[in-house]
Amino acid sequence: MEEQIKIIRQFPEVGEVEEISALTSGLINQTYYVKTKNPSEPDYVLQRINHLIFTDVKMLQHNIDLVTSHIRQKLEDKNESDIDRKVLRFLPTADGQSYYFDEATGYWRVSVFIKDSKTMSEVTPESSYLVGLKFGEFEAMLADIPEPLGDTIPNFHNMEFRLQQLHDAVAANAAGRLEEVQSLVDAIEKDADEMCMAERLHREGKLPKRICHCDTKVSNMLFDEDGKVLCVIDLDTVMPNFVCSDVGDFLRTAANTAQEDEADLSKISFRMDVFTNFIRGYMESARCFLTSQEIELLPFSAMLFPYMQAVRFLTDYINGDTYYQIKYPTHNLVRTKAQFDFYQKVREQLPAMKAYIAELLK
Ligand code: GN1
Ligand code: MG
Repeated sequence: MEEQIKIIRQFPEVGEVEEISALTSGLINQTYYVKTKNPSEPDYVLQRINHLIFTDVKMLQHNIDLVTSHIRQKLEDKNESDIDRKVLRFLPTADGQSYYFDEATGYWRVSVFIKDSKTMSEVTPESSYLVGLKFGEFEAMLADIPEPLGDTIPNFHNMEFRLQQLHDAVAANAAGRLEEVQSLVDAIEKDADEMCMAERLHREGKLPKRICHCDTKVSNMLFDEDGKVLCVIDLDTVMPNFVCSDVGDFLRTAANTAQEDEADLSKISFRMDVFTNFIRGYMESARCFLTSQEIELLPFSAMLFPYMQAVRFLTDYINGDTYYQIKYPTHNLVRTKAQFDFYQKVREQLPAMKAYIAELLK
């Protein structure tokens, strides 16, 4: 970790380092845990930003600064305790920048490691309720951010755009894998029109964009010992989007009984109890600003995100694995099948999800 030690020295607030080790399972950035020697000093998270994907790092860090300072201010106004565990804090470099650029290795940033926190890959119905409540609050807190945020990845959750990327990949067939996946491509195409509903509604002026997190998978949340969400991490994709994004991506991971890359499809099922509890919490804190159109789209969001993720994984597989980090050669194909299977299982529950929401609105 010599390289990382060299980088961490660019952030003067960091004291003597005991050890740097690899952290997290993210598919995009590289993340390290920096353990410090002095017990009264916090530990840190060092991250190398993937600037092939996030091409405008300056805009990205500016978004993050806006979001974290806005949330911090709100928490202070509410006289919350323990604020440093509820919102991320990034350290400045010697010349006051929020990231460090190194000629050879690119862009790096450092944040304080939130102590006594854990990530979970599974949630309970109780914690889903609390997460829902928290997300509604998160969106409500960001509703009055004073400056517009930039799109850190343009068209990030735009379903029409993701399908276009799939079409381009199919046309190019760069890795010669098309034949192997043709039946999956056909199955995806069959539902394509319906899955682009949100973009159509937006064009018709019926669906607003709000500031969303856009990567609300469970592993991007820190929990305390009681299963309460302390803090949402991984803020690179915070940008204007439909609320579908946050609801959908959370349920994609939390309401699945298996991991997103499960090879044994029989292990995959949709947890209605996670859906209902999450929605109950979310509606409690978000109902004050949600339009009836947004509420109506909640069940759709639950199926949109596994579908979109299947499209993205399949596109990457066809392209020859140029985007997501993979652990074995067919990893993106296995991920695609798992997400598409999950999507179909969520779809079966559409009537039940709609009925639950109708009941809640009474
Ligand atoms: C990526 O960075 P990470 O691993 O949290 C991806 C998300 C996907 C997710 C699938 C910038 O998130 O959109 O949903 O993988 N992030 C980016 O696990 O593409
Ligand atoms: Mg992540």
